[in-house]
Amino acid sequence: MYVDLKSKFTGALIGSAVGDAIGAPVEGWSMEMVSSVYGEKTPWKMIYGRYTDDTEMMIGVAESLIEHKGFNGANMARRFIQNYDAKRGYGPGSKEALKRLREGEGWEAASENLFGGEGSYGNGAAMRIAPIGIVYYDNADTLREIAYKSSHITHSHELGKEGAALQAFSIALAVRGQQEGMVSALSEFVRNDVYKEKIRKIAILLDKEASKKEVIAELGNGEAAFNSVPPAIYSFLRFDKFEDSVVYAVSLGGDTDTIGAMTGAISGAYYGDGAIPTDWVERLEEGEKGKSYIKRLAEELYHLKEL
Ligand code: R7I
Ligand code: MG
Ligand code: MG
Repeated sequence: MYVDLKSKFTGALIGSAVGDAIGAPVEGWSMEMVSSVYGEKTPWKMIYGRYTDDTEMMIGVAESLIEHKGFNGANMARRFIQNYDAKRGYGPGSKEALKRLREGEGWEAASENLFGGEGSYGNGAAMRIAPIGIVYYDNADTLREIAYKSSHITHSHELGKEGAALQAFSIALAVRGQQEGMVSALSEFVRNDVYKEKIRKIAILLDKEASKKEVIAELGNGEAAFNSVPPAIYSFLRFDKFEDSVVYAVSLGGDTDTIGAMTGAISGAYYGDGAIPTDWVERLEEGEKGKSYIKRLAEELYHLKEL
């Protein structure tokens, strides 16, 4: 299957935004409650098309990479603050880090005292990472470095950063067209034992017809990075269609907007934007920083690559 690079870049960002928007109305719900809203079968209809903090922060990451032609922590932090809209539903740790940044704390320090000095291992750094996954898709070392640094702005816990790097690298492999072989590439990439164990479980679950209950029990479906990046990777790998992977991810319940966004980013990077259901994209919000703007960001990131 050949998909051109530009369409993969757009697919990653728009895929992330539609995954967020389709999961948003049911965030925090159980698997059973989700199916009572969306039904058991596909196609699913996008209900509101409004995105949440996941996409708002992803936009900030993209804007900053474009403006600086690479990573700049102070600039990225400023973008997060400028774009911040409390109604998009931010996690408490991110909210606190952004408040500290607004009050003048440096980007390397603002997140470090959260959660009793451990820093956050929430999925807030992984959920926004798509622009880094695509821009650095051909260099795993730089990808890791920038994923860690960009995470540190709000998430300084090792597991928060590693989750973001793992999600970024999954997107990078998807850009490269590596679906088969993804699991082994990821297990070589990842450093932390918590994630190594989750990747081992992904392989086991893919080898059998695992039930949703098993998937949730083994991989998780919650707000911690290590309970949401793994089910997103699994959702991508289990199917051969954008729509099926995102529907499955959201149907697990729990942190649905975020697991939907992360699955959408990987699947979009693999299949390209042409594979995203058109009625989902049509329903996705427009406005100052809506879908047209997100598409433009993807194109500018693509041109950054050509420099
Ligand atoms: O990671 P974060 O930005 O939250 C993102 C989530 C996504 O679902 C978004 O869609 C939005 O709804 O919020 O926010 P954090 O507060 O940093 O992390 C999320 C949660 O993970 C926290 O509220 C805690 O419950 C948990 N958590 C921790 N718990 C104990 N110790 C994160 N880090 C820790 C920790 O170190
Ligand atoms: Mg959200
Ligand atoms: Mg969420």
